[in-house]
Amino acid sequence: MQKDLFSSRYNRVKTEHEALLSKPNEALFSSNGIYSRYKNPILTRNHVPLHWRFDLNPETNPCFMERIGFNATFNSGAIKWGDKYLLAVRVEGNDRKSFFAIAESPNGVDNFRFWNRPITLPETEEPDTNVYDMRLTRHDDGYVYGIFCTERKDPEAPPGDTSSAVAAAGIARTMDLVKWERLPDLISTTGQQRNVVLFPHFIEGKYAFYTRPQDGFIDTGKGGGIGFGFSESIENAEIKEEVIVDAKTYHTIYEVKNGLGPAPIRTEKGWLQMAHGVRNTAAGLRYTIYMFMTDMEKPWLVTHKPNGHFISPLKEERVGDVSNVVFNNGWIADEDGKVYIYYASSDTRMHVAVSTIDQLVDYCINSPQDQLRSAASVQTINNLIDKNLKFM
Ligand code: M1P
Repeated sequence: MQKDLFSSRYNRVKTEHEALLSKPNEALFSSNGIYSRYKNPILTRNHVPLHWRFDLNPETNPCFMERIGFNATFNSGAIKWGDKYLLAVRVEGNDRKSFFAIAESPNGVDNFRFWNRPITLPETEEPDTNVYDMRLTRHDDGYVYGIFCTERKDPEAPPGDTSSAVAAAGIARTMDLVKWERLPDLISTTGQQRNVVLFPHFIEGKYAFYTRPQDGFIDTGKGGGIGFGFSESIENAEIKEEVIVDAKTYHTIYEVKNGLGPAPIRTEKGWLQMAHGVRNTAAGLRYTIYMFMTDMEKPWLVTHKPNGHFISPLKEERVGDVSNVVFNNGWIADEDGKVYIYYASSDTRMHVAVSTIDQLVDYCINSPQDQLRSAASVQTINNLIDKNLKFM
């Protein structure tokens, strides 16, 4: 009887799991013409392998019950690996601990499957409580780097405060995405760090990082926005001076804070950059994704910046563990000029939208900038209407 229960449940769960993993995805028509969203999320907690969740021995798990639960699959780094599209996924267990796991797809839009085991990430002498949001960078020095947030309890939290934490940029590197070497965390002069991204090239012989200085764990306080700084070494990375690349600004979509997404994409016109911007609302923080371009030689100087968001949470994307959030820390520029933009919705699941380098450059260069006042926005619309009159 119990043996039947094990096999009937196992077979059903296995069949449903396989159907989900092999479900084809489909591009949706995009009226904006800049990128196309895909219909189905590409990774959800239901994609997590069954052998991470269930004890597969009928003797010790006669009712085929789940032993380890998973809550979410989100904020993923991305890299093309041979002819495969890989994501370094932030997987969060029901225990609220995040870790990284590689999921692989043959085409970048569906059939994502996790590798057999999650990444075993070595720790520093100061163990991480939680690690998340890895940005992957293929660097000139031959390594692939994963820069991520490492979070630890604030040692200065007053007694009874079980929430205060300290965020820093953890650094790990690999040649094969299986074995990882952990390096000391980034040292910077500006308190805490999150959303740190390694630039792919040496600049004047130095490693370069995009940063996000912050005074507190959630609150960026005096941290002025997305920053940039150099480090002589990666083995003991230290940024002694940060300049602000893109400042948080009153009454914009990045009024409260912002943070770079993935490592930038090189184009003939400069570096394509993707970031998230955060504003406050009566319903809590709202996270959207925006774009800008930086100078080829001085990638800390913004050359073009369209107004407003590029992707905002829509329909079911709006609801999840942290609702009204889209977040991006991975994209892949393919040889044919296509760009796969991987974004998470509401700290819960992963999606893909597809564009091209040409479209993204056109978007950045030819979309109007934010003039920071309603009257100026109306003027911008009127300018377009005036130009359009002879075509109507
Ligand atoms: O919950 C939304 C996001 O909040 C943080 O981003 P930021 O540091 O910009 O506020 C991160 O914890 C991120 O993982 C999360 O998706």
